[in-house]
Amino acid sequence: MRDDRAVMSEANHHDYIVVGAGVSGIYQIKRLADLGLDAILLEADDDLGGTWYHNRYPGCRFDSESYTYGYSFSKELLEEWHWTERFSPQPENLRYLNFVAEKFDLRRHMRFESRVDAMTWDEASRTWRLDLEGGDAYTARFVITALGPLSAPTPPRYEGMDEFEGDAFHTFHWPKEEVPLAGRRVGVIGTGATGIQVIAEIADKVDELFVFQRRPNWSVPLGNSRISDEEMAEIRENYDEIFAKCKQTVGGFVHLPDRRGFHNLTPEERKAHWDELYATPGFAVLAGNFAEVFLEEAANQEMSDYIAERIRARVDDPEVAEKLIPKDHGFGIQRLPLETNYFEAYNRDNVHLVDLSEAPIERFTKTGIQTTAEHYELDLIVLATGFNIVVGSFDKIDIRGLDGVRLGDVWKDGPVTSYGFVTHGFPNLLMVAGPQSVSGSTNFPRAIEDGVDWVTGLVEHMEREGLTRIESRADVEKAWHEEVVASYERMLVRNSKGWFGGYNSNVEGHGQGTFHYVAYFGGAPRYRKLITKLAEEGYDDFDLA
Ligand code: NA7
Repeated sequence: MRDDRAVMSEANHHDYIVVGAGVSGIYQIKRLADLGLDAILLEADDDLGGTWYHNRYPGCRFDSESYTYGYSFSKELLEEWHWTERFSPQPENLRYLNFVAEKFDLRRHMRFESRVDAMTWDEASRTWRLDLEGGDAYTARFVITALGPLSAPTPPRYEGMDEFEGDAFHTFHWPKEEVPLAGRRVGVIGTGATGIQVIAEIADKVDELFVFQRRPNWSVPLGNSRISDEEMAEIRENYDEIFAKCKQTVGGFVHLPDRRGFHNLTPEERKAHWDELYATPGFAVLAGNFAEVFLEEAANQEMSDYIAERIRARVDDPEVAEKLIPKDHGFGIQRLPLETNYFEAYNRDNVHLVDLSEAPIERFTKTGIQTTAEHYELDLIVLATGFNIVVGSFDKIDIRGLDGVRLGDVWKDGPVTSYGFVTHGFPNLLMVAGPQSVSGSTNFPRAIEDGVDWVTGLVEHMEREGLTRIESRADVEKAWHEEVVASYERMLVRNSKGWFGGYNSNVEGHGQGTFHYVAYFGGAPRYRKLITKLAEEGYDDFDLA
């Protein structure tokens, strides 16, 4: 057994350790540094950026309007940064995060190539011990995880994957070096938000493209365009209004919902509104729609039929069009991918839709993929097969709380938290953008700023009052779980077979059929109100000591 006391004296100590240098971690370390606290950030990779550091696949970009994705906390930052596209691509997003880090001199608090393998709570000293890959160790009074909900990629588990002699990588691990596409036969597995971006982007750059589709997804046009200097100047003038609008809306976007009421309009009037939304960039078709579309089966069916017609109108081959139209779930029930010429890609002679619902993949071979019907010769296989949503990022670390209990065991049937911030039995472990917070269901950075501000408020309170321990209460967790469940039950998202429902067939125990309540669907304004109340009431929903 390890002699903890002896080892502990050798570990580097800091009062606060943030884990993860993505969008959440960067803002969190800034807030702690501004308070003059003894805080550092540990990041597994060799640089900052998280999601925007990793996802370098062709076509990777925001689905949120760029000017609603950036941080809102600094007027100066808003003045200085120029977004060049309405939906900014990955390289620019990574440049932005680097710009933020440089501007606020945040790198000095960050330790890269510092992968946390294990975290162990010591009740006697009220500290966490963090063991890093490679043997280094840290201790901290508080750990704040900023791990990201989509940072544990899940490749499929087909036989023969090791035998394939071409290139194959998950989109999250797309190499930094240029990947040749010209003249190659490429297979893409997965048609989620990622697959749809990749497919549309590379269709005209590869020799042959085979799309291995298990279930089709609804998808609508992104509507990207350049942002001119004049437009950017106008955006800058309107930032206050833009962020105020984001704060007002359920999803944290600029698009306001239509309050006329689905049932108060004729089918023609509804169609006219949907025509408008379909032509509007971004998530207008979700955020600007009638609420009934996401609450009532019949309204949802009418909307789904409308989008299905749009797909039929864009795909030349009617048989292919039918295969691209989801029949097992309604519009907006899973995370909606946004696309640029995705459906038109299937009108190209070099793009082939392989319907896995008819002929599943049997195995990978040395030279390609064997389905039950055919063998496909491939040079490159792109695995756009998704993530072990939210809990996967925690599962990668062996986290042991009170009495050595493993977090992975506590969460094996789904995460349990108070408001997504803390979990019972794991004192002084604070989570930003954690499971069952509102981050997963909204415009991510808007919710992140709320979450980080709340955690920072709690930290200030504890410092001020001389408190050294916080723990989540089981009764509060139970009530929060009920609130989270109710947020799903109210909406058709309760039928999601995608990651909104915590599904992932590539993770043992998370297969099709296991629903996990991974996010809060009650909307950003309600969530903000609830967590603000917690703070105003002196955080008495938590055990503070
Ligand atoms: P998603 O949305 O989870 O999509 C994964 C896709 O991969 C989806 O179409 C899956 O089909 C498919 N998939 C997963 N495993 C397999 C296997 N084993 N065989 C065939 N097909 C498979 O992940 P994304 O990366 O697209 O998007 C994640 C988020 O990133 C997105 O929501 C944005 O917020 C950014 P299925 O539907 O399960 O049948």
